[in-house]
Amino acid sequence: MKSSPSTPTHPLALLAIDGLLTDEEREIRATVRAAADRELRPHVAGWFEKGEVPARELARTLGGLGVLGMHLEGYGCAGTNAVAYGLACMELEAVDSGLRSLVSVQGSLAMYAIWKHGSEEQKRHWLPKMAAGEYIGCFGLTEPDAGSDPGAMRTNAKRDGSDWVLNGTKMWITNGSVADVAVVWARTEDGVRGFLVPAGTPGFSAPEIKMKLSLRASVTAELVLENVRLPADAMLPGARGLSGPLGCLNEARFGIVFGALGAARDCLESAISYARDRTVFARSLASYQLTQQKLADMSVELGKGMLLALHLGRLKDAGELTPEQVSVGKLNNVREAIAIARECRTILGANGITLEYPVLRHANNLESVLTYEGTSEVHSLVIGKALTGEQAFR
Ligand code: TGC
Ligand code: FAD
Repeated sequence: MKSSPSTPTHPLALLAIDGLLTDEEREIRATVRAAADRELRPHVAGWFEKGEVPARELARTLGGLGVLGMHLEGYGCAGTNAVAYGLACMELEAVDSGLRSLVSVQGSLAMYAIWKHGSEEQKRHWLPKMAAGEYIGCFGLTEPDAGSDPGAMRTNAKRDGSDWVLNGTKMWITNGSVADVAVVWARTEDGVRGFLVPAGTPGFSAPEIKMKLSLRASVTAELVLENVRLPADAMLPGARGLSGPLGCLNEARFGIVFGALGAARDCLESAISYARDRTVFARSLASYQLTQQKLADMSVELGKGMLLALHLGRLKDAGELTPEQVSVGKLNNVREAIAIARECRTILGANGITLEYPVLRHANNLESVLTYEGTSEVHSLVIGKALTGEQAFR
């Protein structure tokens, strides 16, 4: 490791973590990073400022890159390992959490739900076009009065002959208003079941949620279902009970374990570069001990988070990853990422509050990441239950 001020070490190179990746994983990461820097990064501050993203075009770009459902086997999906998928999430979130969100919801929630619980016909119909980004999917679990506690959902599906009739409202649904298909979870006489609701079905609408201060480069919508009539084969046959949707969440939460570190890395790179260029009291900001302490602490946390993510990725690839372990990763890495983003903001001073730099944009986005896919409190309680055997949710 070199210590000359003219050859600084990258925070993630401190622990030589790249040596723990295979050549293929490094290649996939490099491909995603190059495409993200070329095609997404130049536009993202503008999308965030406007609060609008060209979602359909983005989905096709991401489909062309092969990242939509990349960890799934068959049906046009790349079938990579979990670590490669995590690294792709990291590169996308280094640009913006909203882009990783699009990929998480498409691949790990909507596509995964169909891949895991769908009929052969449902898989053949939806998955190849979703992998290509021609169709967009969303995942409707949360409701206005049922977020952390999805078991309190009111959306219901009732039999009418062989049809199903759905009523209810879903809230905060990523990709909702641009989706071609919504995976909607609803209460039935037989417990919670999943339904595939194609856009344009009479009675179904998806008004976009505006005035967000976070995840502005991402589409968020409400899903309104008023007597939505669906044929019998719209139900996902393989999911019965709350374990259906909660099992899908493990997949998306895993992507966030890596993804959040991408946002943190981008903030840290920005802060180091800024500190080296900025002169305060006649010296480089990077030369002050207080700055170096901040950078050292943040790099230690980034490195620890990366080791944790890789460990969980290896467990997932071995088929051994448990939901409680995913909670450890999501809780720690998002919590540390948001702390890093906020600390980096202080190093940039007033410049840190603008969209000229990515830091406050990342920090604001991470407020959503802290909340969705299980809040930090929910993940603490999952870990607490594992440690004590006592559930403290209710
Ligand atoms: P509980 O009684 O513990 O469990 C009910 C059934 O589900 C099973 N289960 C799981 N299965 C697989 N994976 C998991 N992680 C699971 N957690 C629970 C459980 O074994 C049981 O199965 P069975 O067969 O015995 O019925 O459920 P509970 O009602 O006590 O709730 C537990 C709790 C609080 C952990 C759960 O409700 C929870 O995770 N709440 C958080 C909800 C959440 O994360 N929502 C996310 C919505 S999607 C989203 O935010 C997308 S944003 C994506 C983006 O834009 O990137
Ligand atoms: P609540 O559940 O009301 O929680 C409020 C506070 O209470 C939190 O701090 C929480 O941790 C705390 N709390 C809750 N229960 C307990 C407890 N037992 N003990 C102690 N504290 C507790 N959902 C989807 O289904 N699909 C999506 O695509 C999707 N995309 C999203 C995109 C964005 C940008 C955002 C912000 C959210 C999205 N969500 C989505 C919703 C998200 O999953 C929920 O916001 C989240 O699960 C929390 O639910 P809530 O907002 O209703 O908060």
